[in-house]
Amino acid sequence: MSLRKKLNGFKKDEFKRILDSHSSIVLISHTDMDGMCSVKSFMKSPYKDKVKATYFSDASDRSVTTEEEREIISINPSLILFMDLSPQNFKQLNALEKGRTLLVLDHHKPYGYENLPNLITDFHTYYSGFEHPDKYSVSFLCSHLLDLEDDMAEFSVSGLIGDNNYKHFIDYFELNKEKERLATIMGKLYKTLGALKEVKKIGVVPGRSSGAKEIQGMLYSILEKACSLKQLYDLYASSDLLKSTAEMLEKDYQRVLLEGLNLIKQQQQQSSSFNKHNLVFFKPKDNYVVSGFIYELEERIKQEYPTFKGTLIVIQETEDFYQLDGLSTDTEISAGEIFRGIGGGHRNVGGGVIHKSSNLSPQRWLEDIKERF
Ligand SMILES: [Mn+2]
Repeated sequence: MSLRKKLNGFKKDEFKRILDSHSSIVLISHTDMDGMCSVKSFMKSPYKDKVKATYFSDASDRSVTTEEEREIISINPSLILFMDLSPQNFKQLNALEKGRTLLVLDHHKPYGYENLPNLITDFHTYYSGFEHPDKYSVSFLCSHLLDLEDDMAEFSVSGLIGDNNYKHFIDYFELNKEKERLATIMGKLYKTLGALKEVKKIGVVPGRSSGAKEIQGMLYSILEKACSLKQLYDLYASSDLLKSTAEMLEKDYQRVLLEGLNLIKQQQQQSSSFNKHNLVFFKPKDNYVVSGFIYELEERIKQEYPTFKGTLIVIQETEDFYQLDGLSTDTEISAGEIFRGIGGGHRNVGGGVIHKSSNLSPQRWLEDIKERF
């Protein structure tokens, strides 16, 4: 059965009814292939004329910056549509709500939405009885809900691969080997380049100290132009900036991965536990720029140190904040839960931010974690 057939009729009319009843829309989406493709899908629909602005977030609580928050409030849309992300910054959600409708189109399990009456989560696959609801393509869902043609399918596959979810859907798509190869390259590339953090001075955009936002903008604009994966790949390959940034990330990625694996090795040899939950704290020698490595580190630890059961928390310090990324190989403890309050995530990986302007310090946060778990 094709995925499209499986979705047949799924809440299409309801979705369109909501969009029809609003005159101005702001989109907030995720910085990876699935998030950017969700926007691309939406902008192919007749509703594109209602879209006043689009923002992309990779914050661990899926918030936009305070500057962007102010912009959205001044645009004053009647509907804010979140795609491929479930926002968790409730202070910001309350500020954005103010009589507006908030609509979430996502697949991950959302938390704490009971207190936001104007927030609609009916199109959240997690609540809709889908198999593997946590592992879904939002761009595909979006193009389905809006009755768009199948030409988004190969981009959706790319998004699924970027999220390591393709294996759950492989039977639903027909792709030849070459398309699958391109989908893998682009999906992973968007996952890592889109997740660029401002924690290291990238210095790749002249006149800017850091280029994360600019690179995200470039990724979206080439995806917007592309009609096929091949075209997308060619557009990427013609950009020296994107290519050199990807190379730099790859080096960073490997360095932090190796440092993390070495730490687990030492920890295994000492075989002494930090506390009952085997909490390991890790500060890499140099700041890195990408957050996506935590997924691979988790997989590599499981492969290479299958007896390790514990939680690893990685910390980076910048001028204004501490960036925290974490993973858990312990089935009793969720990485996402650990970061509740300063971020969030899934059972296996998560992350958060501690601002230096807040009263919290990483040391105090860690003490608190040790007590809580
Ligand atoms: Mn995503």
